[in-house]
Amino acid sequence: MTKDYQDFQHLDNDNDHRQLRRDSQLREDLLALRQNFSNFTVSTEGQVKALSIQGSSVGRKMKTVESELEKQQKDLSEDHSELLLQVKQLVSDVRSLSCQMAALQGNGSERTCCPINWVEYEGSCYWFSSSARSWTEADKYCQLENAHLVVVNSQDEQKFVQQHMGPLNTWIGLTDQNGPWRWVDETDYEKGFQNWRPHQPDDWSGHGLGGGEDCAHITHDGRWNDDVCRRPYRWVCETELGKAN
Ligand code: MBG
Ligand code: CA
Repeated sequence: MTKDYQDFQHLDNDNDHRQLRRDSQLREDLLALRQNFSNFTVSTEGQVKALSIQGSSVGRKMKTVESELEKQQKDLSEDHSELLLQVKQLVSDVRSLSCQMAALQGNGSERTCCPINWVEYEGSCYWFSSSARSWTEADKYCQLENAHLVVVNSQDEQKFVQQHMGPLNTWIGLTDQNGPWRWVDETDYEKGFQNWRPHQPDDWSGHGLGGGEDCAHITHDGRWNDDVCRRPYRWVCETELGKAN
């Protein structure tokens, strides 16, 4: 029994020593860990701060790049539409030019496009003078152009001519110099479209120039009047598309 107890005591002391050594080792480890951790925290905090500064600067740069890209895309799409318009214009110019060339060379006897400076409308080509001549001189001018003074067949054609001529007296291809009123292309006058001003035509002789009034013109408001053929007025020529050139 005594022997056992001594042995036991001895063992107990050994245990205490080992425990004490372990405790102090643990304390040392803990201190080292604390130190490491605090070092780690300080350096990590610094790194996080630097990263966040870098991040926001990258963000700002991205925004700038983004808005620059948007602007470039807008410019590009504007350029693209402009280019498309120009290509369309070019295609129509080339088509018109090749038609003009064919007409000049006389291949194909029919006119399929209006000459340059003539306006196309409803199957006819129209040319509007910017100078003034007597009705007879105007009539001759149109014939030399393979055309005739304009024959107004409808309210629509009247409107078209009016829109292009400006508010000045303008000769049309209608005259009664040789008797009854006649259109220069033999269109039936009686059955056809008429657009006289009230009380016109009146073959008025009160102008004192001798004779009456035998040539028709469009007045400033679009309606027609008969007047002295020698008066110098503007005029309009017309030629039909699809007609022998
Ligand atoms: C004028 C016409 C002229 C003649 C005259 C009669 C106010 O218009 O131009 O042709 O018809 O009227 O008064
Ligand atoms: Ca008159």
